[in-house]
Amino acid sequence: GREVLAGGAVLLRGFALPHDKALIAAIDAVAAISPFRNMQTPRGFTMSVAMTNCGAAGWVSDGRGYRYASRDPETGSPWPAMPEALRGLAESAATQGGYPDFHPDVCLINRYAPGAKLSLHQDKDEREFTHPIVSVSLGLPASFQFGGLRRDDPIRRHALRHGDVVVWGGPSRLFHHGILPLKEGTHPELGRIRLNLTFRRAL
Ligand code: MD3
Ligand code: FE
Repeated sequence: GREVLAGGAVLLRGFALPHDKALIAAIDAVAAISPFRNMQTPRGFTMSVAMTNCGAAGWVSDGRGYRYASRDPETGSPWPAMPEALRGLAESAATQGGYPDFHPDVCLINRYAPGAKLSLHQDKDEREFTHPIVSVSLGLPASFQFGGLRRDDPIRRHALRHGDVVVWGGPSRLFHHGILPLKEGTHPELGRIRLNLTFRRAL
């Protein structure tokens, strides 16, 4: 299924399903080097979503703000390289979504337990907004909020389920979005967890 959510935003339902076990193994390998952690917001709150990264840099948040950093601040080492299984899936999804020239250099991995959420925000820590973002959902389903360029634009909700991939480019690249508190449940592969991968060209 290929569903257009907004200009430039294409939902590929189940696109990652054939690769789910390989993706989860690749995420486990990344997390064995750079473990999931709950970062601090610039205002000093602890994020409910646990995060790690792979690729040339990683998205980090702390008392100094949000940014991409070439090293994991917890380990002091570079983030693990982006596994080929992850890069390949992101590039084939981008091609399917209409962006054949997308080559991600970073991947943020978000881990949600029941109750975890991501408040409405824009992704604008990247150097250019001309590249799309590819997101992959695994495990428990989430209710995704999708607004517009302005924070007070109307918001629609979409369910994102295990294996769903969304390509966000063009006009939708700077749209506000968030994840409502994850509901209780158990997934056959991941138990009480939702994982989300976001592939970006950040540097
Ligand atoms: C729409 N992650 O890491 S993925 C994030 O499920 C983030 O963990 C969410 O928002 C998650 O920044 C949502 C869907 C997503 C990602 C990037 C977008 C939607 C987007 C960028 C622009 C517009
Ligand atoms: Fe985001």
